[in-house]
Amino acid sequence: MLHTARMISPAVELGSAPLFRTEITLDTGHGAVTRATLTISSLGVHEARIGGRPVGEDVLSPGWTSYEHRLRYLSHDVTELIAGKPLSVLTVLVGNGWYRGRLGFMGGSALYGDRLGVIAACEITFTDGHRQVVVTDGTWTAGNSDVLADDLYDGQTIDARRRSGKWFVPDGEPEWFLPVRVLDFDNGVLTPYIGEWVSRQESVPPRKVWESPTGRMLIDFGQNLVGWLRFTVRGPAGSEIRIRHAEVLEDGELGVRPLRDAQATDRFILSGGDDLFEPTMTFHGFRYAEVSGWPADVPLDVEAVVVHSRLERTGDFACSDELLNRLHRNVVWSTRGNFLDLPTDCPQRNERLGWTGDIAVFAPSAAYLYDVRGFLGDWLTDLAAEQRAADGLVPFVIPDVLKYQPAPPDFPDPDSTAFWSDAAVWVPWTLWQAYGDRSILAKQYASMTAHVRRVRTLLSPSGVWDGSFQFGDWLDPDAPADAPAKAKADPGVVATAAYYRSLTLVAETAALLGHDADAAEFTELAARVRIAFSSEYVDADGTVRSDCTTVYTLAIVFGLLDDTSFAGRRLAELVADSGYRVSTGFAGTPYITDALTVTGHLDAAYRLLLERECPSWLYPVTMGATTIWERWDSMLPDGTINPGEMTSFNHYALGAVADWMHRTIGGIAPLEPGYSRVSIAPRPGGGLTWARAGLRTRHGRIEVSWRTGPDGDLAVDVTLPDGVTGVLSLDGRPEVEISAGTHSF
Ligand code: RAM
Repeated sequence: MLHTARMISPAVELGSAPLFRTEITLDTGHGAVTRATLTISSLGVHEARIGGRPVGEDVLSPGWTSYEHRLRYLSHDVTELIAGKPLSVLTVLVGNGWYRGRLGFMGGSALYGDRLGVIAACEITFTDGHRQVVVTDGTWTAGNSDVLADDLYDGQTIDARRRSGKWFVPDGEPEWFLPVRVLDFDNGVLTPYIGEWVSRQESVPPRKVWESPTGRMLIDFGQNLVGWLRFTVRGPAGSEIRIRHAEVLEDGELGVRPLRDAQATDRFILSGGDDLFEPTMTFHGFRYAEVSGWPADVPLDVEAVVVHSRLERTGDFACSDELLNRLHRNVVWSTRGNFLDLPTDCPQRNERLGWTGDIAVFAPSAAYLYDVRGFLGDWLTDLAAEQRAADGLVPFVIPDVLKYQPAPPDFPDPDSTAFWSDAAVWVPWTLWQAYGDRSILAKQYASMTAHVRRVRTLLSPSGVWDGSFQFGDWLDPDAPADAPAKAKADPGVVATAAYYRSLTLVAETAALLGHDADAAEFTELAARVRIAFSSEYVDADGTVRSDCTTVYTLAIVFGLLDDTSFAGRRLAELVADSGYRVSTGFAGTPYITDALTVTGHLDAAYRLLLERECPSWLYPVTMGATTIWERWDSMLPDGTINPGEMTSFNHYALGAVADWMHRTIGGIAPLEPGYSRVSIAPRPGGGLTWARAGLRTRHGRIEVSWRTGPDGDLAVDVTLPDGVTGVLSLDGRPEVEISAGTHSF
């Protein structure tokens, strides 16, 4: 419907977020309106209203895609807003968002363009079949709104004195509205959403309000979340309420240093009447807010609004250990905080980018917790588009905005990197395993193969991937705070192991899709890389180069060794030597519990998971964390914030252990993609006395629960939905075939 619409922009730069406006006069003589649909997109984030009422529940639309290639639109049923009214007013407020606001840690803004715009078509059908279409064109107008400033990183300023009753009512143009101009814009980039749009999800009341040591009013919402504050207030006209946000406190005040130069500050200027404030053109990652300028005699009455993509929750997990349950809830909250339109590394500082490595390892956990088929499918479409424009290279972040910014002196040149670029293969593979829909593989096939073919050109003559920059085992706790890539694990070992994994998955994909020649090519290449790995990196006694936990983990889990007994033993030894504290970074952490489990060291896996001293998964929980942290010690044991430049308190990557919890403690794993056949193999341990896990699959809900009796007996209940068969495997027992229904063992 948008093909006849034009992208319009204010003809002159306004001093606030532009409010676009048109009046829709219904055609007469065709009977009543039977249906009206508004299809809309924008350069910048928009909010459309008819007669002042929002056309949908979405916020921050159209989100962030690789705008050079894809700009998404939404369609809203607006029949109720239009029918029966001879004249309606359609307004669209457009903020800077990802298009024109600040983006990236290098300080740029307006990376995609400096003109905000809107494109829309309203299609109205009448009882006699007549169709009326109203589109954006040069007849629209634009005026100043009440949004004086808006930026995703810095926050929003709203002046309620600027609000006008004239905006939304059909009695002629407000006299201060100005002409628009039609932009030169390629409608060919317009595309529907593949995934879900962003909306308000929940509101959280303050847990505690108090005065800080320096006399500031602070609010604790009890949960590190992503969104904004909302409130209605009446106070002196022209006075300003200012809200600052932070994830943590330091010395009793907001700890804003981790935000780097993101201001995360909203300002509200009061009109003197009852004002509703909600800064919907920004978002903040915060648990604490500092409020200044609240009217003296008015009780504080605010709520935090949680905002993210509208994903359906599918998986749950609980067990007898409350700290583990909190860890799991933290994973869920970090997913929520970072699944705001696209999978980001963090939601609070001047970054919030679609870092590929983070989601490459976290996707299996996410795909259990939520139905992320559309959400990640959408992002993968951008990944493939960026890659096509970059000769097969999967950039560090998707959408790739780093390409628009001058790299800092110490920043690596863009090239394929293990784990990060492997997202091109691992994420689609995860979706295939979780949902059993092979179309995702077909759709991503060109991207998957382009990635592994490109990396082939980067291999050394010996056949390993050791010649180019790697993030490697990023944020190994033993790496210097200011050099997170300087891990114990040899970067070539990490990269070659990851490449081998990608090759085996792409070979399997090729076979599945019937690309036999490709399957043969990648199988053969995988075999060569595996041999090269052994001859370059594995000593005669089995020692893997750099002899640390991550290299054994990856060699075991990615299948690089014929015999894993030495590697398993050595891994368990190293884990014990480190006192069961975590010794791995982004690469090793997601897989170490699996590596221990499959080599017969389940106890060590549990001890590692249950350790509370720093660095460990539970250390942050003991420090009161309500989300997963970027660093094991984002907050140091003395309560101060890690002095490093990168100190997020909401980063899902290290939460990837949730996948192991679901499969190994909970006991649910797919035997066939999409869980039509399922492995039920809970492995009790770590002193847990019960656990339960549930997963809604396309067939229905799978449930497993177990408890141990006083004499060490194990009782297991399993429910499989119709259409699902399973294999129950309990330690030391023969496997049992199970069918749909509820079974107790
Ligand atoms: C940081 C990001 C991200 C990581 C990269 C390499 O800036 O936060 O988590 O993937 O570095």
